[in-house]
Amino acid sequence: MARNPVNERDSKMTNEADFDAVVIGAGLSGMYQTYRLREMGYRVMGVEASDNIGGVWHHNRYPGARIDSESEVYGYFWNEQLMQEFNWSERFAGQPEVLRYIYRAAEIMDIRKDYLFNARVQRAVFDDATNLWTLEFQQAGVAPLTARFVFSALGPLSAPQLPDVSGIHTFKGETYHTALWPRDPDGFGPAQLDFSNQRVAVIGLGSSGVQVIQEMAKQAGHLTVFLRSPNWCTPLGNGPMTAQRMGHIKSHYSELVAKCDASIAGFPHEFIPKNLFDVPQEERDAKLEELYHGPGFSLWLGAYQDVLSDPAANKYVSDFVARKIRERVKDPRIAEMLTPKDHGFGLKRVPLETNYYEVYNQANVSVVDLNVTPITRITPGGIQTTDALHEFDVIIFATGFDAIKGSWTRIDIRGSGGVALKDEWEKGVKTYMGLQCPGFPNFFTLVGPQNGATFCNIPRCSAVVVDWLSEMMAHVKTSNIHRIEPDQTAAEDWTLYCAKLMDKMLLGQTNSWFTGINRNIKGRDKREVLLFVGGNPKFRDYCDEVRESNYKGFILA
Ligand code: N01
Repeated sequence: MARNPVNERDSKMTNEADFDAVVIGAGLSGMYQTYRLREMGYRVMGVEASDNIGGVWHHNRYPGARIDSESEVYGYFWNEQLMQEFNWSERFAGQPEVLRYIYRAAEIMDIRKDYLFNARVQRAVFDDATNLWTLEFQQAGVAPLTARFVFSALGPLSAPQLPDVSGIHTFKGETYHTALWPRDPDGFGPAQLDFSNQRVAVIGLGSSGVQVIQEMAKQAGHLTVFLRSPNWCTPLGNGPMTAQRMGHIKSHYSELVAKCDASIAGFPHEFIPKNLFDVPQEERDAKLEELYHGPGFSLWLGAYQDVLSDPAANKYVSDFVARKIRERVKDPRIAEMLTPKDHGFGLKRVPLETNYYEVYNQANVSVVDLNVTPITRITPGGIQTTDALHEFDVIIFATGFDAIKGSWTRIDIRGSGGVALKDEWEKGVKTYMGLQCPGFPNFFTLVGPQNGATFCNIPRCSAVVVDWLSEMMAHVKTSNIHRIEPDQTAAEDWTLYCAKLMDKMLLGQTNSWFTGINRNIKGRDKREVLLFVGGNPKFRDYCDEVRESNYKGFILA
């Protein structure tokens, strides 16, 4: 039974908050944060824009959507019951199964009752006199509410972005964005749509594009891929999860947790502690071959330690993957189109694939190179490029998100003195530990810019953040604290630290959502420091140190 804030606003006429805390978002991190606060005795309410739980897994239901993390390392490691009871059916689970897992987790936490659904936060305003936040909602029927603390678990990839192309609404066929896919009313996955006799276009070649292309090539009458910036993709290595394997995983969860905890990004892969050119050529080539065919991010996060920082080592691996593309795509012209020229291997998020490159050998698949013939507009009949009108029944936009910042800047967030977060971030994102921004007291960002969980296996690493914040909230309770904000200098130092770490990595010098670039959004053409790339262990150590030094860098009052 969903909550109704109207009935709970009995203290509105006083300076007391309706709730001690409000958590925005019912994805994996939001639900866990709500659960932790509730279990600590806080009066907490979760609010969710959508009509149900699941966050990205609720929205990204496009055909072919699945996790790129090994199923067993994606989820709530803190919940022993769930880990022991849930049986994954594939080594890399599909979206419907991930959502089923999330539903079961919600049941175990009994969390739905703590949420108000269909409540999209439109405005959040801090009052310096009372140290309270007021949240207003987009839906006219949802009354505002007040809370002392706000935990924004918005998700860094939750603000879908359409291409900056005119005429989208004039198209007479069907259009879909991968992150806003229609749902199956009776199940966990996508709506049952029939593409069999349809001419389908896909725009976008990121992780979503690659997955939806693989599936559409099987389903569509004809598929046309509109290619602007190809990515370096490597095999996923999926397969059924046998009962024996699942049993083994369950009896070895503690080792698996330790392995993931020790790794940079929370996955069961770790860089080889050797530089690529220090290894004899035959040996390193054999290793790259093995990693290429290994599961998940084996090649991205499990190769030699200097591949993402040394240009020559990076080129060596890029050339290796380029050869693979040429081997797998029969038409050399298309293979060339699919080989990235603007970045080296692993410097943008690596999409994982299953027979993706072979799709381009199919007779029902063609490619339009937008670097040669850019889109000029979308028309009622299809997609107009500089040389032709390509006619379609369906256009799929796999054009990604207003990543990291957009989830927050799409809300009018006003901190101390009415300062807008969006205006502050236009001057440059500045956070302390990616958890708070100066001038925005009592407002926490989970998996936000510069946070340790954002460049990480999110469910695993966000749990680190939730646990840490929950400990801080225990301290808040015992010490009767009303206001928490970061010290300006601490935030400047943290941001500088993130920038320095980013500078050491070639991905910091590459245009992508990692560095805040989005060609569809005005003003998003300069690289920004949005990630903490120091890795999960370093972030955890920093968190521990801050807690042990009585929350240094935070002003607690
Ligand atoms: O989005 P993206 P995504 N004309 O931004 C193209 C996570 N994820 O939804 O680079 C033509 O990566 C754009 O081209 P360009 C994962 O972290 C995880 O695919 O701007 N093309 C690019 O090719 C991932 O990194 C999973 O030139 C246009 C694409 O659209 C993140 O989500 C699955 C265009 C956007 O790619 C985002 O992935 C899916 C235009 N006007 C996603 N505008 C799993 O774990 C944009 N593009 C499995």
